[in-house]
Amino acid sequence: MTIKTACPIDCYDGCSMLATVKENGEIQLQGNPEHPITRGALCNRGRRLAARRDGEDRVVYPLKKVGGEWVPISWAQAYREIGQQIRVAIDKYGHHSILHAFDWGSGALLKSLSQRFFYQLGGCTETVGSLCWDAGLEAQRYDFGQARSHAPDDMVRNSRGIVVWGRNVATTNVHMMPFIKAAQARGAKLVVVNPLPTDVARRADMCVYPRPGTDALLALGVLRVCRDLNLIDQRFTQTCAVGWDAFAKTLDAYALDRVSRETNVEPEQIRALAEFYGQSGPVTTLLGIGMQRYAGGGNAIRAIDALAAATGNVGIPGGGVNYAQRGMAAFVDEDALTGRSAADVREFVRGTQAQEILSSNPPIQVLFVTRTNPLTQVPDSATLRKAYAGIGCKVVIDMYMTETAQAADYVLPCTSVLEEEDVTYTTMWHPYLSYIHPVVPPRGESKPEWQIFSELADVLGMGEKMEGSVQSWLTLALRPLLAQGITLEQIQTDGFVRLPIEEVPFADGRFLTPSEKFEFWSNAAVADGQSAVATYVPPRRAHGSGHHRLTLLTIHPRKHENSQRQHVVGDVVYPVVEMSRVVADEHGIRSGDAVRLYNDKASLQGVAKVREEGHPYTVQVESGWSGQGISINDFTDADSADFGQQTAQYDCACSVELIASALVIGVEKREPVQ
Ligand SMILES: Nc1nc2c(c(=O)[nH]1)N[C@H]1C(S)=C(S)[C@@H](COP(=O)(O)OP(=O)(O)OC[C@H]3O[C@@H](n4cnc5c(=O)[nH]c(N)nc54)[C@H](O)[C@@H]3O)O[C@H]1N2
Ligand SMILES: Nc1nc2c(c(=O)[nH]1)N[C@H]1C(S)=C(S)[C@@H](COP(=O)(O)OP(=O)(O)OC[C@H]3O[C@@H](n4cnc5c(=O)[nH]c(N)nc54)[C@H](O)[C@@H]3O)O[C@H]1N2
Ligand code: SF4
Ligand SMILES: [Mo]
Repeated sequence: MTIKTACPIDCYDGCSMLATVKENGEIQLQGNPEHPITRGALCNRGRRLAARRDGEDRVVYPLKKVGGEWVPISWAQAYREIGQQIRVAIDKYGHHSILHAFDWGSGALLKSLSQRFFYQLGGCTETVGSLCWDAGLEAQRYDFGQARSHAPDDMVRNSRGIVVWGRNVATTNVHMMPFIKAAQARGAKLVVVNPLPTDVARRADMCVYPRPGTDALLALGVLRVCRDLNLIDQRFTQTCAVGWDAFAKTLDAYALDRVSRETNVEPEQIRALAEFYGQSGPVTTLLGIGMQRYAGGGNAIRAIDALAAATGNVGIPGGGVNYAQRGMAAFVDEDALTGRSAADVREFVRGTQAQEILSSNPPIQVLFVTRTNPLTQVPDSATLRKAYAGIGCKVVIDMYMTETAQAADYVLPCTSVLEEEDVTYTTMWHPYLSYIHPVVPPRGESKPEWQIFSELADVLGMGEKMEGSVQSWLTLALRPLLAQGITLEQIQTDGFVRLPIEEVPFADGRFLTPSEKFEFWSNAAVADGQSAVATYVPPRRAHGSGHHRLTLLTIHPRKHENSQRQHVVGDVVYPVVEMSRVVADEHGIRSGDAVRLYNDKASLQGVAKVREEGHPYTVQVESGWSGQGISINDFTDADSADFGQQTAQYDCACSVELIASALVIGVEKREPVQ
């Protein structure tokens, strides 16, 4: 029998999956051919959900650390002891002494019931802000009122130009590739802007390799050329926008020679980009998340928005600055599910939680970690390790012994998506929502997260507040969607549903901003203490500043999702350190050599890989890695980007040196790691 279900991984693509269980119990997953985005194909991350479900080292019993060793315990004991710790903490220090650190390790809707549990305690301390994409979301809130993406088919039908700006589409957004190819087959031209060479670059008509963290300067420089060459859409800037005239004057600061010098992009390419936006016909921009993880990341997104808007590429078929799909939020009543508005919540920012824990009053007594692995993923791992180590009772809910789980006192096993019933959707791209049907029973004693919290609530005598069935919770949370005449049964049977979101956002010229226009000038930004118009904030640490000359880009891994690397790559002791030919030659390094990557905070040994293309002074190591007693985020700082409590972990400097040539690895004794 084939079961329609869905992939809940934090990803652009939001795939619908078909699952079959063979007689020997093996689960086979494939993409649903009927789903307009999935079109029968899953990426490796989705296919390997089966291996993750069946992994030998999966945690399937509650575990307690006793004398440094993990001991299996019963659920009853786990609830009793953790419940007791919660009671004592609240009695002594109040509910703010409980910290709930969570993120989007699963995008299934009912995962939010974990928040409901803590709110029913009266409140808690919880993590807010983003390691991921908030600076860009805030930027688009200032400009458009809300981040909205065009329907995928619109680009194919109507775009004459596509700019993939800071998005690693062929790796992180694989289902976009067929749409790009189809648009190219109809004559659309493709430009890629990224300091690193990416797979999509092979298909590009032009590749721009800017210095990391300088995208705002590049976009503003391009826009100045557009202004000076009269490539501005006067109708749009005068009738659909506010603040163009004042903003246009500020472009004087971005003269071609300065922009070229500081971004390391040749003047011809800057002019070519201006002509591309100003003269190609509708241009769609696919924005990634990479360039907003810098000191000026939010302004970079605003600058690109402004470039697209001023050249008339917003609100038209084939245009758009596609960063996210926030229109989905209107169909889900999160507050009904969580009850947050009634709770007394203290907020710690995800990126700076370590400092906040260390100085917190009341102090954190109990930590719950759900759907995240902070000890590898949060910048400045060393400080976070220290902060977590000082907390008396640490509970991690996960399927695997992540670095964070290893540092905990209790690990509670949650189910895999293949053992759950729920609903999921992506807020990063397309407007389809999918149903998650259970494919196999839970392994061992693992339980869905909502059930864990419901049973813990029972022990704390507040069981009725968490009582409900999957159906009743889904009906409650999806009320706005069901009010549109779509039924839960329909989604269950069809496997997915398209939400009624417009194909071309802002086509009527009305934006979701206070002025209902596109805001080159944003009073909302001013109220937040920001510049009224897009401006250039230089990177703090990336290349060129301090004594480490290279920028370290710890981008998303090709083969797995963030730190979820069990069953995919195993324990990689020596990560690949990818660098340009220029840097390699300066240090006498060749591909395969043992190298040291270091900065003022950390040092690792890796294997060199030399590349020919890209910005020369940029080094790449995949994020999600840990080993040699550290994680990749031991190199990064807990700095913030300009908007939205966003981390700036790509704004990171490093150096490399040769340890041993590939020829002598094996006989060379590696120096001890720090
Ligand atoms: N295979 C795989 N897919 C994933 C994920 C994964 O871990 N693995 N993670 C998912 C998640 S959580 C997210 S948020 C998305 C992220 O999706 P993406 O935005 O595609 O990926 P990132 O690694 O965040 O960075 C994207 C690109 O930004 C570039 N970049 C870095 N600095 C700059 C800069 O200063 N300017 C410009 N123009 N470009 C820059 C990097 O070289 C990289 O190619 O992917 C999702 N999909
Ligand atoms: N240096 C650097 N750091 C980064 C990034 C980067 O590019 N470079 N990217 C950032 C980005 S964009 C993101 S989104 C974050 C991601 O960082 P995290 O949110 O920590 O994501 P993952 O590493 O995927 O870890 C998610 C964990 O949730 C678990 N999980 C899955 N389903 C469930 C469930 O139902 N319940 C529970 N309780 N657990 C579950 C998984 O097994 C996994 O261990 O990392 C950020 N950190
Ligand atoms: S990880 Fe993304 S691309 Fe891969 S199967 Fe899941 S939703 Fe699709
Ligand atoms: Mo992310």
